[in-house]
Amino acid sequence: KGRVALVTGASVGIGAAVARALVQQGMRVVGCARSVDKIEKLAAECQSAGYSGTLIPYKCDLSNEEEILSMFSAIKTQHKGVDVCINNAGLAHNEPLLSGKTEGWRNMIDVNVLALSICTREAYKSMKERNVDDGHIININSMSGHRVLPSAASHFYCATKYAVTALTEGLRQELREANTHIRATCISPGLVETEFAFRHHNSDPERAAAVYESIKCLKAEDIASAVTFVLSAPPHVQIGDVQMRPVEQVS
Ligand code: NJP
Repeated sequence: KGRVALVTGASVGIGAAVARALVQQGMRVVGCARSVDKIEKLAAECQSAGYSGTLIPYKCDLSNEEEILSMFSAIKTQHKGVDVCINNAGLAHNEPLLSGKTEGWRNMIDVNVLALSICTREAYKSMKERNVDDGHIININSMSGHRVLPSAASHFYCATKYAVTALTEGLRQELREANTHIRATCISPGLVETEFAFRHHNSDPERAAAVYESIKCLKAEDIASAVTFVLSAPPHVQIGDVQMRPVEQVS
């Protein structure tokens, strides 16, 4: 309650559900994405629902480091800094290794890996300079960060999520070496019903819809519940990874 959280990719899907849940719990949440109008709408909804926290919309293209750094400096000026950082923004393009376009690969690396790393570094800096010892950095990873699916469309995406697995564990070790109690966690969902599969380069909307209809998927709110659970763990408890799949998902 009263803490400042940054949620990246808060315009739709999992990020919007996480932002809403944290505002409901009384946090001051800076929600960023490119479609800031959607976050403004969500902020108005949270306000009319009478939630005790606030959602502050911030327009940021996370594939641009300058924009990320300006966002952190605005957060410092307006809200003193970040206590909780939820690295949620991410995307997958259908760009197989044998035929994909470099541009699509680069976009996945920029958002899924580099933006997450830059936000992590800047959030840590913000916590350290204010002696925040109970901060938390949560990465929204994927089951794709734990096993490679036999689908050419997802191999590069899997590679970026394997990077998230490595970065979260590496972060945990660096935080320990820095002698802080700031915690690092990743949450690794299976299929979640959002707009995600419709936003791929070369996405086939019928195929995407069929995937979501094939089983009873997780909801964005299920992931938001995992985030609030992780944040509510006692200070001595370090949750490394929460893997969650729909009951009906096989792989
Ligand atoms: O995705 P979607 P989800 N700069 O497409 C933002 C992981 N995951 O909520 O800029 C700034 O509905 C985009 O904002 P906008 C997945 O890998 C998902 O399902 O306005 N923001 C939007 O808010 C990802 O890490 C599933 O377009 C940028 C958000 O990212 C996380 O869950 C399964 C941006 C994407 O919303 C959220 O995914 C799984 C940029 N350059 C893991 N580019 C699943 N849905 O099945 C994108 O295992 N965003």
